[in-house]
Amino acid sequence: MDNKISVTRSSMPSLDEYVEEIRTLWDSHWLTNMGTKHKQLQTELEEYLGISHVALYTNGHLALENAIAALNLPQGGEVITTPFTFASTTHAIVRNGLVPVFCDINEKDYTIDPMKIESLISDRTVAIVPVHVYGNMCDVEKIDKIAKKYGLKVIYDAAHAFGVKYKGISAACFGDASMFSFHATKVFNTIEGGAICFKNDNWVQLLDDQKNFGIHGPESVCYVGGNAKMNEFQAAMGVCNLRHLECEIAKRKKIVARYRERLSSVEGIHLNAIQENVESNYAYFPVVFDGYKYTRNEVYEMLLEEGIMARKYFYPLTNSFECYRNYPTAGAEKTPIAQHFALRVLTLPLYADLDLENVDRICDLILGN
Ligand code: T4K
Repeated sequence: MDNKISVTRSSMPSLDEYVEEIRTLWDSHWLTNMGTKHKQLQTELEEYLGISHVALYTNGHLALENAIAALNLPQGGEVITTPFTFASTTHAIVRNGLVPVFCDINEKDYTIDPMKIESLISDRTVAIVPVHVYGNMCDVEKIDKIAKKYGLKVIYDAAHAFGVKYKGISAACFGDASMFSFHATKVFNTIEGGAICFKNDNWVQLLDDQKNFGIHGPESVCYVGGNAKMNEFQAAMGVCNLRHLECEIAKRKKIVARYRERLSSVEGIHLNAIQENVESNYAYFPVVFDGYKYTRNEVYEMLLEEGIMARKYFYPLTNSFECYRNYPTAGAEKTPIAQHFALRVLTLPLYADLDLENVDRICDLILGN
């Protein structure tokens, strides 16, 4: 048995399958700039996700930055968001010249609490950027109602939610747009990569301009864009991994079932609530230690001593990052529920090929057996 276990491990096709997929790239010498693999993956994803438009990016963060930029919001506008997330979410807002206003999360699934959004809306509020954290769906219906009532834009950070469905509809389909991350650590990866999913036909040209220098032809540049294109090797990895996605999710489901079986009725150990009407992708397995015989940090250290690297996703909260210290909206004390969970949550190792013996070993260590 392999003794070292990380929080996750990239899903990969066989080497032969990938080599076969990239053979045409070798032959053609066409490596990037929206070639055939890029087009193929885009079409396959539009079909799989049931959305009219998918734009592919070099990574999820640039996808999110570009999605927010596409809204063309007034500089200094306020964006209501969650601090219980990866650095990328808050950075994407700030790097667009906007001000993050941190809203607390709910206790059930750690997503933004829609009941608290309205009290944060001011005449400077321009958008909401919620996060389907761990692949848990936000309350998309309530968020939609609030957005419509106040005329706000909504971009979902769906970095964790590829393969998740709410009432049979893909996480790609909510808000003005949704962003997926296809990073190596995700349920579906393109090595690095990301996507914006959207319905607005006018965005097709705009997003293209943003991610390819605004170039319309060899002698025509119409927009001050940057470069955020997914390359052909990333896209080829995506084409391969998409073939195995269902099987990967099914394997993860079994691992999660075993974790739940072992940890669910233990006093002081709290598991992520199972969401109604949601088909999960089993992206992460967060466990909250509250009133347990060991603290979160003790469990973390105990596992580490045995070569098991669980992670404290998402501690610290982004509203307590050093780089936001001088922001008027910063401060973990302003989002006490998020802070409560950030101090107590540990995401346990979870990936398709994690064997059940190792899941049992991890549970035995946590339970002190
Ligand atoms: N929004 C949210 C809510 C996000 O969580 C993220 C990214 C984004 C936006 C931005 O999307 P991207 O621009 O990243 O596409 C990792 C990932 O780098 C990051 O994608 C992810 N969220 C975040 C939650 O986790 P680290 O710093 O924890 O990763 P790292 O390098 O420590 O890797 C964790 C484990 O994964 C390793 O111990 C082993 C395994 N691993 C890692 C790599 C790099 C592999 O098996 N293969 C690999 O290639 O950030």
